[in-house]
Amino acid sequence: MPDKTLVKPRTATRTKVARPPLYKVILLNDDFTPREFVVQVLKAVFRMGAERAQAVMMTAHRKGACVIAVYTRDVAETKAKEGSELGRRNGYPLQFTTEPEE
Ligand code: TYC
Repeated sequence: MPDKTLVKPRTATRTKVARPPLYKVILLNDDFTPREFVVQVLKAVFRMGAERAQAVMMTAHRKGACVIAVYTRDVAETKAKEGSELGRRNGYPLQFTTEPEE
């Protein structure tokens, strides 16, 4: 007797969206890096205008840290490294870190 069982194909279509995980770049406060130097680094590495750079610097200064922006992992890590490196080359302990967004 032929098998009459109906097998439904399980082929649900799912659209894949290419959305890479994002990483935050965080500016950390310290007691030694001059405010103006922090502002210069924010402008140079993170392409901020003067007002935004000043506000971000002051937030880190007052609260201990400030999220600067989110990027794909590679870009976030490269920019954090560039910022910290600029500080180090000028004798300052300025630090940027990265962490995955939620
Ligand atoms: N706290 C530093 C000072 O008083 C300035 C500063 C601000 C340093 C923000 C780092 O992320 C920073 N000279």
